[in-house]
Amino acid sequence: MGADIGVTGLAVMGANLARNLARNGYTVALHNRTVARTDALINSYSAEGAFVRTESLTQLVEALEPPRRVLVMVKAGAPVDAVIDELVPLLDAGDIVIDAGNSFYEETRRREEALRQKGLHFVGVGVSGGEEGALHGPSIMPGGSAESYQTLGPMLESIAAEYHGEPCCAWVGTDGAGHYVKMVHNGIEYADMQVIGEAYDLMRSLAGLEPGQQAQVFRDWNTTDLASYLIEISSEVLEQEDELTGRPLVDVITDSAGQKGTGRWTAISGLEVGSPVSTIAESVFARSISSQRTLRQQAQQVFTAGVSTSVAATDLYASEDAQQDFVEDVRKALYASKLVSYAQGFDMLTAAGEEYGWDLDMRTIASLWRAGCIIRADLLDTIMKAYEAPAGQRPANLLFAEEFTEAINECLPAWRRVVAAAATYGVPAPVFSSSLAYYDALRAERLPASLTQGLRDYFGAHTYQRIDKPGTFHTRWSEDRSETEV
Ligand code: NBP
Repeated sequence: MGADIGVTGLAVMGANLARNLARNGYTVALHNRTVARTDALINSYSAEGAFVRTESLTQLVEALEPPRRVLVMVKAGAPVDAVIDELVPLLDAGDIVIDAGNSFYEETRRREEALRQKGLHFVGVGVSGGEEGALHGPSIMPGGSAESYQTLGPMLESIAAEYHGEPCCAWVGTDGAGHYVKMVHNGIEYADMQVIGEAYDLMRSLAGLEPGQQAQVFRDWNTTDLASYLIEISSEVLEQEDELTGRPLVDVITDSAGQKGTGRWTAISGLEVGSPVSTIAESVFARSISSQRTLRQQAQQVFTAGVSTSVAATDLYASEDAQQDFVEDVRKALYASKLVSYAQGFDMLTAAGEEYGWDLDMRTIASLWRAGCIIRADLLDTIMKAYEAPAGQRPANLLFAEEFTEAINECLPAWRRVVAAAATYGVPAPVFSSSLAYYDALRAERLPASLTQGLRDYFGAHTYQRIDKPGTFHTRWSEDRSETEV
């Protein structure tokens, strides 16, 4: 009897997924380009389950029970192709190659098609939860053929995180759908972190709440409809003191945020599928501007105008009552902005589903994010309910779901006050502001796009449509300015 699954690529993610599989009773054949990693894993963890040591991909494939399942966990990009190229000639029709790394969904689509031509299944799997999740139960978003999920699904479900006994793993759609859903998850994660950052910055800059005090604010918020993993760990990071200086750790960490690319891909894909993911894109840009440290230092010298208001924020929020009111306003602004980022994320999933022919089920996707992953939040239960309605009655935009329309109505005055205060006192709050602008753009009776169309017609004869009759029109701007139907 051969091994149930092979894992190639035993750096932290591959090793932890292999251990998770072994702990769940599967026999796992192991391979890594550098054999020392395979030996290190077996030496340290052989007691956790059944591992088979192999030194080459040929040996790995020979160790497996057909139909074979090979999990590739090497660095995303060219290494994945290199491994696939070596693996494919060793496999038989019906075998399954799984890529659970952070691959770009277009590459997954390409690889899936190429392997399908050879009678093989290629399954791109989104995995969220980092190293700890990989070991103890991640959120798993598999794509690939529905047929491959018959064989692979039970195995993935057994190692996934559980939410009230339900695995956070379900087939989401064909070819690159799994990696796409994971990418959108990461885009939302960017926005979630940015709104937390903006809330912290506003409470500190305007209401003078120190990080230690804010730790308690975030703990309190974690008992509200904001309850989530990221809010929970915000309180832990904010109360951490630096060992070296005794100052709040957040004050000694360099204020430039890194990124590995999934947020950028989300913003780019939003543009490509025509979905206005402005909140997510702003979160990516916020990281970009944070990383322009030299430019920011120069700007501090150049932009001396600052703010001009007769009342200092410190006076405005000086009393305890005013401070508490402001904190509650910020909480509401954060919640409303967060709702917008989820609404945009699901909107782009809808658009991508149409673009790529994926029958994405939004309720299922929301369910996968309830445990194991970074954006796990109580809110996801409410999102699932919003998508429970029969097809045809589901909200076209998540914000149209009754619970969320009511929540936004409730938060709106506070949201506007916070964005106004940020602008008045010169505190950058790009995501609070752009989320509010998205909401206002959706609800506006008329947008200035009519003027944009007029301008485009003026300089480029791009034509326009009229509100009062069908057809396409052009004004003869450089002649007698009469209108013609084209
Ligand atoms: P890395 O992304 O650091 O990749 C290291 C592994 O790739 C090693 O096993 C290395 O072998 C192998 N490798 C490389 Br590099 N080039 C290779 C090649 N040409 N042929 C064969 N093997 C090659 O590992 P990781 O941090 O465990 O991440 C694995 C995947 O999981 C990545 O796609 C990553 O983005 C993703 N990831 C996801 C999360 C998450 O939260 N979901 C977290 C972290 C990472 P060697 O030992 O011989 O050098």
